Amino acid sequence: MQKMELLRNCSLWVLPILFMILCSNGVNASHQVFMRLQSSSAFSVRKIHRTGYHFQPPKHWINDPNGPMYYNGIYHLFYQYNPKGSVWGNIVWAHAASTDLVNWIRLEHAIYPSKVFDKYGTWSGSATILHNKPVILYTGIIDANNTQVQNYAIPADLSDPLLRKWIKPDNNPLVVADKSINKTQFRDPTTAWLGRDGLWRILVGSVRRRRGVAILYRSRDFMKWIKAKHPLHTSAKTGNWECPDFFPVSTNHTEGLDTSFDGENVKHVLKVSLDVTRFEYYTIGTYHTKKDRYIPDDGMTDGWKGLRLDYGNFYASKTFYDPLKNRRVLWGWTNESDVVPTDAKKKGWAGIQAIPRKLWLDPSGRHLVQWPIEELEILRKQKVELRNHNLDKGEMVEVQGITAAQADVEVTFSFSSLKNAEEFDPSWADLYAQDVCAMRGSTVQGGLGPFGLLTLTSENFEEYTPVFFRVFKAQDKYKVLMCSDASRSSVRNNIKIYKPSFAGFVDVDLSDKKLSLRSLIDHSVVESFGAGGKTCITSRVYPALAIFDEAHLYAFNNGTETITIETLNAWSMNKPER
Ligand code: DQQ
Repeated sequence: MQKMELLRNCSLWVLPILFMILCSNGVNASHQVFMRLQSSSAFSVRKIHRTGYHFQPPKHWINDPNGPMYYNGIYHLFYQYNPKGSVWGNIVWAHAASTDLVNWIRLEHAIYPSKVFDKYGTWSGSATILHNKPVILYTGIIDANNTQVQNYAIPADLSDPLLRKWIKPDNNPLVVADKSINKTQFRDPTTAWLGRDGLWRILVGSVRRRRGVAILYRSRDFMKWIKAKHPLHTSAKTGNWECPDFFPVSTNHTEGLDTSFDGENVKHVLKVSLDVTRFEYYTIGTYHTKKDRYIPDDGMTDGWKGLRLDYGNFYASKTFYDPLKNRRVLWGWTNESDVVPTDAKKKGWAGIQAIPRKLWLDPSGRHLVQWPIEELEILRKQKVELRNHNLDKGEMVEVQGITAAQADVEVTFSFSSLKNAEEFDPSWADLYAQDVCAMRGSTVQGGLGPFGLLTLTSENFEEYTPVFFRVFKAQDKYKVLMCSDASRSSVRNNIKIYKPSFAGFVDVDLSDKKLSLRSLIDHSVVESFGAGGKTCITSRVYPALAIFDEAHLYAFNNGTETITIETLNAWSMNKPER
């Protein structure tokens, strides 16, 4: 009880900052360029806030995951990397290889500017296994005006299991923008898929006026690409589409499908990263192969009212089909919320990759489901458990005995009735979940919820990042809000540090009166999976007090309805090789 009071008091100083954040949208369009800093090497790398088990190189800036693939027993991850500084710039394709997606060997840069067709930049792209050999398609920048073309690269030596060296043949570029295309917004080719007609297809992201476009190209030999008469899909007023990803999902099982799969019981997913909001959105729909058009299902929305893979810091993601485990795996860039360039310079690094996630279609067909790849569990070490622990209104329980700043927590909450759920104010109907979370956060007492985890909490509750549910009663149904609220995550008072109340609604059946939550806590990131991965939210946070052994973890309930922790399993997490 007392702790909840303390928590409420701590919230007072945060409100003015929260107000300022709500008035700005916290969004920065496209990568910001800091000329002075982009080639200014890190003096040292600060340990504070570096992650223990998320993928990040020893220093400097990273962004988009590129060309993830499995080939000959090895997983490959390439990523946009600045070898010379901790802000965006000088981008190369850095390369790492792994046998388990957890432990990584860092390799020499695979692709970097060196030829006329990529002299000014080697930007994002994808890998395709073509006749049993990998091929990378990537965007080259060919002049100082930012003109973009699509190039290919192939391994120099297929007998090298790590595929260390890559060649960019002289017949590049393969695809250049015709007159109808804005050549400075023409990038991020997808993995190719093969049609029944023997033609390979790729998408390239672009924009025409303010209409986001997934331009479709076809090729018989992978070398000569012809633009299709119609794009695969477009949507008005959504701005530039970066990093499109287009893939099939099964309607009757959770296993993955090869990108070229063409058969029964399949839906398709189109994901785009919107430069305007710096968030990404997806729709589920039907790929009409004869017309080569993709039509989102009824009720699916393109753009920022639509579904998101992750409602937090997650951008430029990309999936690949993993034939070893017959699954589709998603990688996403977890960008910093601290976008102060001098902070990046001081800490010597910026950006991490989210934990790779298995992804499949929910049986309802209404959304995707994601779950951390099972291999992550090899990092689990000491475990603590709670069973059938009741939390009455205002109560919390500390999860002790693990490293709370570097942990994996899985919890199932149950309750005996839905009758205490708060009314969902009809005037909120047009609000985003994030707005509702900002108004009805973890400290505003509710009926059924807020309940969840209080991660990265300092000794006296000056800092904490709650991940929680609130259940609302709307006209004809219940609405479950999931929040990952960074607004009180740090006592650092720099208003340029974005501390959003990230949130999404969870499409879950409450008839069993249970809600589950898993959070991967790793120093400056809290990556959470609600209701078995139906809604996912990643927050980047920068505690000043709740660091290393000073961080605490609690489960809490701030609603009138008693909540039972049916099971809570929490593990300290080991550090992998990377
Ligand atoms: N990042 C790359 C672009 C892509 C953007 C440049 C998305 O290819 O559109 O680093 O974050």
